[in-house]
Formats: sequence, C-alpha cells, structure tokens
Amino acid sequence: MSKKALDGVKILDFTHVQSGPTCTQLLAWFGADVIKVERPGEGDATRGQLRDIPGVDSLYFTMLNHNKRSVTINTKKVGGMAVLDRLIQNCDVMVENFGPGVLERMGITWERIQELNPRLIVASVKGFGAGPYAECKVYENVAQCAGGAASTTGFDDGPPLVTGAQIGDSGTGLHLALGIVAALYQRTHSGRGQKVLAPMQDAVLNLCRVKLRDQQRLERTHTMNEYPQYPDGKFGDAVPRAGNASGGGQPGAILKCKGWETDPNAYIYFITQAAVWHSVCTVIGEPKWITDEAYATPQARLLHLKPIFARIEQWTKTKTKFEAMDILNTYDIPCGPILSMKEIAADRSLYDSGTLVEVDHPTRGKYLSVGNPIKLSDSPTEVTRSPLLGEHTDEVLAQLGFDASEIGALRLEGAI
Ligand code: CAO
Repeated sequence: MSKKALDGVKILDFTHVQSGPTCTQLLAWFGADVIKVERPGEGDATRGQLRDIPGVDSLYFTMLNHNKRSVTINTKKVGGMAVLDRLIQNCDVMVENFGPGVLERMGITWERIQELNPRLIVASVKGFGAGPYAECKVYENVAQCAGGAASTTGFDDGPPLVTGAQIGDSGTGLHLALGIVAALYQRTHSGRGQKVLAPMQDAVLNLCRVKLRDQQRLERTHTMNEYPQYPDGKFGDAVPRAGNASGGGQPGAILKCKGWETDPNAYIYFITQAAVWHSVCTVIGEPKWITDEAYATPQARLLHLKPIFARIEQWTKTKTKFEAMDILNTYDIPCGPILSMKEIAADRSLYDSGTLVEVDHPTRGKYLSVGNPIKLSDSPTEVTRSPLLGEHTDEVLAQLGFDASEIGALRLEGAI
C-alpha cells in the first residue's frame, strides 16, 4: 500500500454522533490510525439509531466511521482509565465532542494531559464557544439556528428553515480537521501539543459569512437589490430570507422543467450571468432583450428579475432538466439540475472519482456511502468498512503493552 499523508499519526477518537466522527473519518482517509473509544455494550449511540436492519449497525454509524478501529473502554472503571491514560501517552491527537464538562468529570483535564503527554493535540467540538451558552448541549439544527443559517434560509413569507446539508455537524467536523492538521504542523517545530476548538455556532457562522456581509450592506443602504424583496417588497432591519436568489452578484433562480407537475425534482438552477446575457436572450427566443434598455444592463435587469425568470421558465418548462443543461452548457450559461438522492446514487462519474463508494460490511452486506470528497494526488483514499463494536480491543491493548492476563483482568472488571 502506498504511503498516506497522515501515515504514522495516531488518533484517540473519543467522538460520537456526527460532528466528531466526520472529522476523524477524514483523518483516517488521509492515513491516520484512528482508534475509536466506545462504551462497552452500547458504543456510539448512532450504532442503534435509525436502524434499517434489526441488530445491525445503522447506516448512520457505518457511513461516519469508515477506516477506524474500535476499542471498548469503560471510563467509569479504574482499569478503563488506566487504558485511556496509556492511549493518551501513545497518541498524537485526541478528538472529542462530549457535552461541556464531560472530559473534566472523567479527570482528563489539560493539566493531566500535560503530565501524560505534552505533545498531545486535544481537539474538541462544542456547541458554543466561551460565552453565555458555553455549557449547552447542541445538535445539528440548534447550530444552524444559532449560527445564522436558519434565519436567512427559506422564503420571505414563511418560517426560518434548516437545510439538509449538515453544516452544523459535518461542517464543524471539517473545520476541526483543518485545525488538527494545522496543530500537527505547528508541533513539528514547537514540539508541543495544543488545544483546538471548533464551536458549532462559529462554524455555521463562518459558512454564513455572506449573510453577515449583507447585514452590513442593509444597515448602510437599507436595500439589497439582488434579493427577491427588491423592488416591490419591504426590507426590515435584519437580513431577510432570500428564497432561491443566488446570494452573489449574478441573479439566479430555480425554474420548473418539463415534468414538474409530477416530478418534485424536475427543476433547474439558472444563473443569468452578465457575461452570457446575449446567449440567454438567444436561447429563450428574446433577441430584442439584448438591446432593449430595460434589459440590456445588469443594473436595469435587477428591476425586472421576476418577469425575466418567468420568461426563462417558459423555455425551461419545454425541456427536461438534463436537456436544458445540455443546451445551456453549449452557450456557457451557468446552470445546474436539481438532483434527487436517487439520481445522485446512480451517477457513475461519482463512483469513478471515489466520491461514491460501495462498501461491504460483515453483518449488513453491501451499502452505498460517500467517500472522501477531498482528493490528494499522492495520498489516495481506500474506503474500508466501519468497525464492529470493540472489534479491535484486544489488538490495540496488546499494542499498548497490556499482556493477555492484564486484558483478562480488565475484562473481568468490566473496564473494556
Ligand atoms: N465509558 C463510560 N462513560 C462514558 C464513555 C465511556 N467510554 N463515553 C462517554 N461516557 C459518559 C460521559 O462520561 C458522560 O457521563 P457524565 O455526564 O456522567 O459525565 C456521558 O457519557 C454523557 O456524555 P455526553 O454529555 O457527551 O452525551 P449526551 O448523549 O448526553 O449528549 C451531545 C450528546 C451530542 C448533545 C453532547 O455530547 C454535546 O453537546 N456534544 C458537543 C456538541 C456536539 O458535538 N454536538 C453534535 C453531535 S452530532 O449531532
């Protein structure tokens, strides 16, 4: 097997549910040895959540824990804490996303870590950073709401909406992974570990950066002419929900395509990029709009976006989303079909690139997963199945120097 980017890096993976596991899965895909620590008998709660096959690890778990080893340790037992100490001494990074205060209640304080292994990088996901909510437990949608995503998602006349993309969990996991590799790099010259914190609210806010941009624009100019509220509706004093408007300088909309009456995903995203306005007019059969003063410039068009997109939709409704895509691409008009998960799962090009992978599992059989979306030319990813609960306990303990009789005693104590 070829060498990987993070070959030789050992991760004590104390994560559960989604945010932390997505981070350590990425590190595993880059070649780190990820040792997932789970509670004996139960393991990560997601093993049993949303099960589609009785008694078998759920897809929720298997799709977030590839390429890891699983060790069971009961940290409420003296022997369990002894194993954990040994892991801390032997690993480069500890990643955790427990509720606030849990690690300290286990006795794993920063001071204790300094005694055991001052080179250890301790990486944490928490719901909030320092501040009034620092002690709160947080799940995905709470982070989407507190990070500004929900108030800016949806339509003007509807309630705030959460999005299907797991920006709170998987988005924070990505942020944390970057913090970890940066800390590993700094350690190569400082020789020291450090704490890495990625609060979920902060990660979501980072992904909502353009909305904070818009808040300041709104306060200065009291209007935003690329928003659907312009020119007829009213703006308040906070960034409103923008429907499907593009969010950038090029107006865009989701438009119906042939079959929309029965297919909920027969839609296309259409961007009227200024550079190809001429082509847009040609394709939809409105050549006079190329020179008509009301439509000729981007500024003028902002006053007429609704009728413009209504006219473009008359055209898209005569084509399937794929036909429209093919035609528009020949003119370099930016657009994208609304793809269902069913359509994505059938897209062979995503398998060819390794972004979709079929994985074999001993109790579940074959299942489909998302592979590593980040491609390193010199560190290819081979996705391997998630571990069964405690599958590697004996193997890892032996590597940590515990002999067979010590392992037996730990098992008797209920520590592993
Ligand atoms: N052996 C023994 N006990 C263990 C253990 C082990 N291997 N692993 C964990 N535990 C114990 C902890 O010691 C803790 O016990 P105490 O409360 O007595 O100290 C207990 O499990 C609960 O830990 P928790 O608070 O992390 O778990 P929870 O299910 O109550 O809360 C969550 C889950 C996600 C809300 C919380 O962990 C959290 O807020 N995490 C930070 C934010 C985050 O990552 N959220 C995203 C999760 S993905 O949607």
